[in-house]
Amino acid sequence: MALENEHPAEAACDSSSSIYGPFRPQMEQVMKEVLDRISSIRSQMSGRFGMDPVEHCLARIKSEDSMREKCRRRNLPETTESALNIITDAIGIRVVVAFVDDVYTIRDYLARMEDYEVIQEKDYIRHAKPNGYRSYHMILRAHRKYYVEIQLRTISMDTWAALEHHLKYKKTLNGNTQLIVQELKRCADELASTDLSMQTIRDMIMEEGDGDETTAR
Ligand code: 0O2
Repeated sequence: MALENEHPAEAACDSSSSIYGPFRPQMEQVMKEVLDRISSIRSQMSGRFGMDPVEHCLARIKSEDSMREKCRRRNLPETTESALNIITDAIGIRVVVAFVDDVYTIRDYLARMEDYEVIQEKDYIRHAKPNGYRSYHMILRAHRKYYVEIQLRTISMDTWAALEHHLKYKKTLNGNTQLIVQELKRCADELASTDLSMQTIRDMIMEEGDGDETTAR
């Protein structure tokens, strides 16, 4: 992919112009490149396992307001340098899959992308956050320039994260905070247990399928 040689850090910015300076087209291009890669992974996995593993996939460039708010929250100047070289989720992609194993299979494919370096990985599936949040996070660096945050999670994990996010920002909690936190954690753990059962059922079905092929031969 031909990206211009300019380095993102070199652009200045003020409150009237985009925090991404002139780099938005290249960011869109990087996002498209990762999405094309995910499409190709889906085709390969469909061929291999007979099923498209991806339920849905969302991609976004963080809005100007969110990025500026994040800079302020992290005590960073609201500049292109902060947005592209310090904060690493200006380009974000969320891949929602049916089964836990698919998270790790897609992770492996993404880690092998040419011209993309894995900068950081956080496995909140094997090591859930104390509140119950589960997801696999990867930060890739495209062409030694643009960071991309990829979140991989199952449908259950995604549902929980969406509801928890919704509840968190809906109301200021009062006396019931502790109970609500406990209940959210309980729901997260129950969903995780269901995910494992669904994975086991899929493995059993796949094994039976393999057995059928052997019998048919
Ligand atoms: P948005 O609007 O979703 O992009 P960071 O906040 O990125 O500087 P951190 O916290 O170390 O640093 O990153 P981490 O743990 O990888 O989490 C980043 C993103 O994961 C968050 O993005 C959320 O999207 C999601 N996430 C993490 N923890 C939780 C959680 O407890 N509940 C829910 N619902 N989502 C979570 P942002 O930046 O918060 O915002």
